[in-house]
Amino acid sequence: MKLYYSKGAASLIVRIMIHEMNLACIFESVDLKTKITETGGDFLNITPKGYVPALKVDDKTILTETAVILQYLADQQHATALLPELGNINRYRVLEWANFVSTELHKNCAVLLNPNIHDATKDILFNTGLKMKLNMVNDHLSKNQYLVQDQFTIADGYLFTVLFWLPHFLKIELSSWPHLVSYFLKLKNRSSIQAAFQEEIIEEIAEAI
Ligand SMILES: N[C@@H](CCC(=O)N[C@@H](CS)C(=O)NCC(=O)O)C(=O)O
Repeated sequence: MKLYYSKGAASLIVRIMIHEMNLACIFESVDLKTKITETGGDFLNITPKGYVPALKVDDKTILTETAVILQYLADQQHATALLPELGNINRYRVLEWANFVSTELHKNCAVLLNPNIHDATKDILFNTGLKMKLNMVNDHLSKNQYLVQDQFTIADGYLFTVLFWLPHFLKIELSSWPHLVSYFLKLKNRSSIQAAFQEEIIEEIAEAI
């Protein structure tokens, strides 16, 4: 198995879960601007989407889309603590959160990072979009230890990484959301998260987590 990644990007979520499940994996970095991989390969030949994460699961199969890769890995490993089994309602709760983090948080962060969008527009987009969603997640975490049923799941690995991006890449401090802060501080000590951060972003780790 090989994970195509870029330092600190969405591929970090997959790396966390690879550590969480103790899986063997090769990691190859991608220059997202030139679309050239660490070994000189054309990333667009690997996936025409041109974005990470992309997981090569065998010689013929490349999987993309963070939420789906996480689901695939958990299912392959029968890691039912990270993603409950088919038919269990909590499976759909975990997938509901993973899809929420993907489409409502992750993608809204990408908009705020777009250098072609003016700051004033970004402020409006933040105040009417991402901020409301973070308020809602903060409220949920005021009553729950994790996103689903007091159990760390694939959705928590995803949310943790998005929360890391907010101050680190978007200059949005978490202090307005005290329950997001305590959740972040609790999760940062997980060995899978520590290992993934140490591998990818060694120099920023002290500041970040
Ligand atoms: N829909 C994809 C989006 C992944 C994504 O946005 N990846 C970013 C890094 S966080 C990327 O590779 N961007 C480069 C590009 O789109 O050219 C997913 O959920 O995995």
